[in-house]
Amino acid sequence: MRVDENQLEGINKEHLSLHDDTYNFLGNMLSKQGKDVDGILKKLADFQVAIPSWALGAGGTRFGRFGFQGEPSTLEQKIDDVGILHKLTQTAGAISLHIPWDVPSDYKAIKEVAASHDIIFDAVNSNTFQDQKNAKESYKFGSLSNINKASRDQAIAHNIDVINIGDKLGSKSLTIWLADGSNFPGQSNFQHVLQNTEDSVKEIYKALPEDWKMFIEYKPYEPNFYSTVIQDWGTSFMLANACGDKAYSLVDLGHHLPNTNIEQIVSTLMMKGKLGGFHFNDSKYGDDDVTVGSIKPYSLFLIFNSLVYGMENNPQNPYPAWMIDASHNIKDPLEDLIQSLEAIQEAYAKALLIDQDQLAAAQKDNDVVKCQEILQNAYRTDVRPLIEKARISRGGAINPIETYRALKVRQGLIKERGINSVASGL
Ligand code: LRH
Ligand code: MN
Ligand code: MN
Repeated sequence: MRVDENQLEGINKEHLSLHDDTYNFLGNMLSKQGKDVDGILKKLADFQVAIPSWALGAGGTRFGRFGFQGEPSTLEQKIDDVGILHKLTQTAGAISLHIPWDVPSDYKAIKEVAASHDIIFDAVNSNTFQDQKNAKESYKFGSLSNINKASRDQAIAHNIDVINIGDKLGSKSLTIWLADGSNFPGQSNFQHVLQNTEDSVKEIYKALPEDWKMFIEYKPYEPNFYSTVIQDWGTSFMLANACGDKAYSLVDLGHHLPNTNIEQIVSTLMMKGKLGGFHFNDSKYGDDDVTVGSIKPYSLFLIFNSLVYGMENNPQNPYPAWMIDASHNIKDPLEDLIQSLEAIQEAYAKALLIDQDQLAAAQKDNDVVKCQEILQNAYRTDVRPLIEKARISRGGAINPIETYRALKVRQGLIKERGINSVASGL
């Protein structure tokens, strides 16, 4: 199933007149306010977010999983699904693989499928939070932090395998997320498990190719409920520093305790040149992995304000690797991802509207009211026509969800794959 370009153009034509009216109104208004509208459009059009291979099927909870018809069951089909998303939104030009859920069998073929959709392979993710079939050692009591050296060595070897797999695909970064921790006080010695983890990540770092980066993800709890070895940005930052210049922290929006000031964490990491990767999702309670922007869109905007500031003022920080890390329990995963991509673009566009010079001047005057006005003026602007314009400038759909439905994409996928296909992964 591929999106038919002629049909897409036909649907765009139906929406064009309304788009032109709303865009002209917004473009005029922003130009009168002195904004560089073309510059903003270019930034929006260039912004690409990786889709993780595990997000294309229906997710689930520990209480069950409700499948979705026409789910992709092979890696090729998952890449095809990202191709559909990219064709419609023009913002999903990369895929991020989880190993061993999605190990390619035929590398040449996989690379050809991706190239045919104009998709690149972004960070590869290792998995030492599950015991794999026939594995000699268990991760029940930890992987890179395990008290038992054989388990640690197995987890180190797995991460090196993942680097080698990614290398064959053209990936340039490895993401490590550790589930390691403890469930009960006294179960483990905090210092010993942290030292083991530091020694292990340093071993993996040694195997990193010269032009690669290593991202260390943190999370306060789950699946362990008393302590987690890499629980916060400070621990991740410390480990990245212990490894070296190619190691960075990775911020996942769902990996913070309620009300944590994530925008401040982002600023601190970027100032220190250590924000390497970013996972988008939204949450109300914990690591809920719900649609980006569906619960706290203002927070997302404030986080983007820090990101935009960092991208413009911190040459010491590399351009971050963006990825959506969400799970789709009841929605069509492709529709859910389109909604997430849209929310990301919206927050980014609004943050680009913030007048940084005016804000700096208001901060200098300690004009707190003005500072808030500047942020809220940007936030209250309906930027959707800008996003539409950026999308159609690259050949995407004016309205991706409506187009997806009008083209009956899901029905086409069900016809091809059947109603009982099952995606691998979470
Ligand atoms: C852990 C996490 C991490 C994993 C993914 C499946 O909660 O965010 O990034 O790789 O979920
Ligand atoms: Mn994540
Ligand atoms: Mn998570």
